[in-house]
Amino acid sequence: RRAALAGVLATAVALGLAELAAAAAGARSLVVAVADVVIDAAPGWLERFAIATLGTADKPALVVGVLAVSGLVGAGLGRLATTRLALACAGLVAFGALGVTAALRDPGTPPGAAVLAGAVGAVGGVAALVALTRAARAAAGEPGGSVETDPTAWGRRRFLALATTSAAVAVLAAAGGRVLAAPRLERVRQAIRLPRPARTAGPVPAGASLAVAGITPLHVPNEDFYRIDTALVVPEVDTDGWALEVTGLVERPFRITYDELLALPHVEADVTLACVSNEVGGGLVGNARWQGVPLRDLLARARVRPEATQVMGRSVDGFSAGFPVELALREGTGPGDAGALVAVGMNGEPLPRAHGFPARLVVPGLYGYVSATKWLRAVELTTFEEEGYWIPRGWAREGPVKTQSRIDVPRGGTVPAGRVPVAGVAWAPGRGISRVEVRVDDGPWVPARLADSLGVDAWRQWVHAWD
Ligand SMILES: Nc1nc2c(c(=O)[nH]1)N[C@H]1C(S)=C(S)[C@@H](COP(=O)(O)O)O[C@H]1N2
Ligand SMILES: [Mo]
Repeated sequence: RRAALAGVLATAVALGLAELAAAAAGARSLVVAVADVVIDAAPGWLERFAIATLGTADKPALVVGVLAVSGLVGAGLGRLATTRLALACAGLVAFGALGVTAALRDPGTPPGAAVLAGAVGAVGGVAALVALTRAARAAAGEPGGSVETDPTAWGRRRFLALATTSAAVAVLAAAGGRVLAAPRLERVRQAIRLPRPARTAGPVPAGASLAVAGITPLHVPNEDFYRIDTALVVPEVDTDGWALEVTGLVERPFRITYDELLALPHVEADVTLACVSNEVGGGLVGNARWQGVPLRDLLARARVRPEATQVMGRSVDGFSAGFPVELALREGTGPGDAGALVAVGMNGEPLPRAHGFPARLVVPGLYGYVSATKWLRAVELTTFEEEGYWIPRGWAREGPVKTQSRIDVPRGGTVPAGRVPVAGVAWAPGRGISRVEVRVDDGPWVPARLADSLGVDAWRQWVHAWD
């Protein structure tokens, strides 16, 4: 049992140190990288099953799974170490190499940093395995007697001390790594000053927000905005070293840095983003004021070749989403309708990290899974032969947002007798909402009162005074 524990602890030391070294060197976590490989390799039905049964806990569950498998491997290596120490150490190194290989798939991770993280983890893990295995050997034998008279008692003490130290090193290093990775980027993000848009969305009309308690705000605050993605932990993309590539079926492919992107003329638009998985009454939809560069400006510079039919957004985390070229080239029709954007701002601040920092696509009228690529790395012109992330997993190639509405109040339960406001939001991005009708039980359909419109791409509030 001591041998197995030695192996588990040595593996924990390796993972913890690798986590710390990865954060310090600017690589992503090797554990997360391995879990990402699992996600990508998982068949579509399994992924859907995991989302259906675990919901947003699917990713933490996967990390726990990767850690559990690592523990099992570690226990095996610990057993092996009692007879074949060198072979067990080699096994630990190979395990580290696996993590490095997974991390190298991430274009945002400098290869040297990934190798360094793996090496630090492997060296620490091997050192722990050797020390713990020796102590476990010394502790083996029939217990009895005091430290002075029984050498195994000394071994047991030594093993206990080493085991405690290893566990502490593993936990502290892993926690240190997590602490190190996040705030630095948050400081980078908060120091960014977005330029004033050349075309603003204009002041929000006073009549666009209804004075109904409990109705969703016209612009959902960033911290409340729904989040959907396949990323295990939010990809940490520094603006330094980041560039957007415009490539594929174009005459003149180019790369543009973050600062260059900020220097181009920006537009601002109120656009409602919806997830195809949103259910009736669900919260996977939100409206925000986005700021960015019109996609068609970038495509004009790259000169799209006539055979290109699809614009594919590619993320640093391997996600991709494609949509028809016509939608990317479509002119906005005026204030509040800016067309497809490479967005860098959301509700007046740089994109939050969870929503795609430093840049993402926002394409009015399309579900997120075919359009709204976060942590954008490249915009590639292709044909529809090429398939975005969700297409081979059984989702439709084209995903226009359906016209939908939601009742925000009353939320259920009982209401006082008399006049009760029934109110909510309705959206049909790209087309706009001209009417909402409400029907109570078997009564007639009656028109709700509409708030003023923010533009065709944004949702619209409505209220019906129900007696
Ligand atoms: N990189 C990346 N971008 C992504 C996704 C993803 O999994 N990875 N999911 C898409 C989906 S399905 C939706 S609905 C929107 C959600 O955007 P939000 O999280 O900012 O609300 O992001 C899209 N962009
Ligand atoms: Mo989605």
